[in-house]
Amino acid sequence: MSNNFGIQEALKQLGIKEINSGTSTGSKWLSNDGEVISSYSPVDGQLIGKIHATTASQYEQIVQSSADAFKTWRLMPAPKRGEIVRQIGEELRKYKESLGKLVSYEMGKSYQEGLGEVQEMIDICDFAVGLSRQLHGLTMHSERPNHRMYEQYHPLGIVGIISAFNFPVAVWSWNAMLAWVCGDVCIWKASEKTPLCSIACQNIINNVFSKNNVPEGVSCIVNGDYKIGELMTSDKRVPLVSATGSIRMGKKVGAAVGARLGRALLELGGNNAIIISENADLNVAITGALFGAVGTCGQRCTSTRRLIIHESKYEEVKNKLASAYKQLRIGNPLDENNHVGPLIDKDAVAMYLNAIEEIGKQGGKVLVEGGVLTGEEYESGCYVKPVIAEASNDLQIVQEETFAPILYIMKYKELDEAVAIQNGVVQGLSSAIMTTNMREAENFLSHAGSDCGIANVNIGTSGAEIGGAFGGEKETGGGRESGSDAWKVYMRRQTNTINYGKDLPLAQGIKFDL
Ligand code: UN1
Repeated sequence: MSNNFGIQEALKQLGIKEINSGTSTGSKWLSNDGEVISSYSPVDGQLIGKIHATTASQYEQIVQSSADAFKTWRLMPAPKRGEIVRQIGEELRKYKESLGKLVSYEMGKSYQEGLGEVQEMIDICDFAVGLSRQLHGLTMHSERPNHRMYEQYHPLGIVGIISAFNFPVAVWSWNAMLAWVCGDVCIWKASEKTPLCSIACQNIINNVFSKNNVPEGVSCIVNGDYKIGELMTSDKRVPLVSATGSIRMGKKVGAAVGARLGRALLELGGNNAIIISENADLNVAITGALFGAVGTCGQRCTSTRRLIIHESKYEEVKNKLASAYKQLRIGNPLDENNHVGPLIDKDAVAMYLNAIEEIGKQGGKVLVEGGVLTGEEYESGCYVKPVIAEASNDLQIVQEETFAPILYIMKYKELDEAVAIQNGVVQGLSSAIMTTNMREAENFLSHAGSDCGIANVNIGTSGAEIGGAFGGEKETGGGRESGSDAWKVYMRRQTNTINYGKDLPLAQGIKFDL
C-alpha cells in the first residue's frame, strides 16, 4: 500500500529520505544526534520516514545562527524580502501536488484538503508580497509647535513557531511569510506527528533562498516533543512565540512566555457552533454543517462541534443530516472518491471512543452511531465513523473540544437563547448562523451576538480565507494570525517625535525655566 497514489514519487520530489536530520539552519542540516522520531501514516499504518530530534546543544546552534542572520536580514528593504516570498509562492505552485499529497499521507486529510492547505500557503505568500510595501505606521499632529510625531514598525527578531499536526504546513506559512517580510527570522518546531512536512517545506524554501543568497538562519527547523518547545518558550532571545494547539498546551506556552514578559500569539482550541434558524436555507445549512463537522475528520480547530437548531426545523435537520452521514465514504484520503480520512493516530481514536462513552454516561443520546472501521482498507486502525449525538450544552463532554468527528445537536426557541448557548463555552474561535433573515443575521454579528473571533452568516465555521485575521477569544487564546493587520504582532512599534524648532517646549505645557 505504501506506494499508493504516487506517494513515493512525491516523497522523492520533496527530498524526503528514509532517515532525515530534523534540525536545519536553511541549507545546512545538523548531524543526527538526537533521538529518532518515526513518522507513520495514519492512512495505511506504514512507516513514511524517520527524523532525528533536535538536541539541546543543537538548539543553541540554531538560536545563534538565527540571531546572526537577523543582523543582515533586517537590513534588506522589506519589498526585497517580499520578492523572495513571491518566489516562494511560485515554488509552492510547482510543488502543490506533491506537498498536498504528503500532507494528506502524513496527516490523513483528504487530498483535496491537502491541496487546499498548500493553496493557503500560496495565498499567504501573495498577501505577504503586497504587505511588504505596506508596513506603515501613522503620522499624528504634535501638540507642540515645530514638532513632528509619527510611528514606525521595526522587526522584532527571532519568531518561534510551534505548529500542530492538523495544519502541518499552512499555519507555519501564515507565520513565516509575514515574519519574513517584517524582517524577522524564524525557528519552526513542527508537530512530532507530522515532522516530514517540515522537512519538505524547508527543502522547497531552500531552492529559493540559495538562489537569492539568503543567509543561513533565516529559516530554521527544530523537531522533537514538548521539551524542545520549552527551550523556545523560556528563551529570552525569542521575543515572539506563535503557538497553535490545545488549550492545555497554550496555557503552558502563555505562562512560560509571560513569565519572561515575551509576546505569545496563541491559536488554541475551538468549540464551534452553527445556529440553524427557522429562516435558514436548509441546502446551505446542511452542506455547511456537514463539511464543518466531518471535514479533516473533525480535526480542524474550526470544525463544527455543535448545531443549535430552531425547534421548528429540528426534526427535518436531524433527518437530513442523518441521511447525509449515511452517504459519506470513509477511506484512503488519497483516493478522491472518499470524503473522510482517518484520525491522526490511535491515541486520537481512543479519545474519540472515550468521548462516545461519556456522551451516554452524561445523559446524551447517540443518533448516528460511531465505531472504528476494520478490514484491509482500514488496517492503520485510525478510521472512524462520524457521530451525531443529541446532547445539552452543559454536559461536560460537550464543553470540551474532542478532536474527532462528533457533532452535538440541540434545540432552541428564541434567538437570544441560541446565542447564549453558542457563547456558553470556554472557547471562542469560530461561529456561524444560517438564516436568510437580516435581523437575525445582524443580531448574531452585533456586540450582543457571537463572542468568537470568527462569526459567519450562511457559511460553516471552518474554511476561513487568509485575508482576514484568524484567531479567537477567551481560552482560544486571543491571538490573530494571517491577514488584515495581524502582521503588527511580528513587529515592534516605535513612536518618534522630532523637534525642528529653536525652542524646547515641553508636552502638557509644563514650564521648566531657569
Ligand atoms: C486550524 O485548524 O488550526 O479556517 C486552522 C480553516 C482553515 C484553517 C484552520 N483555513 O478551517
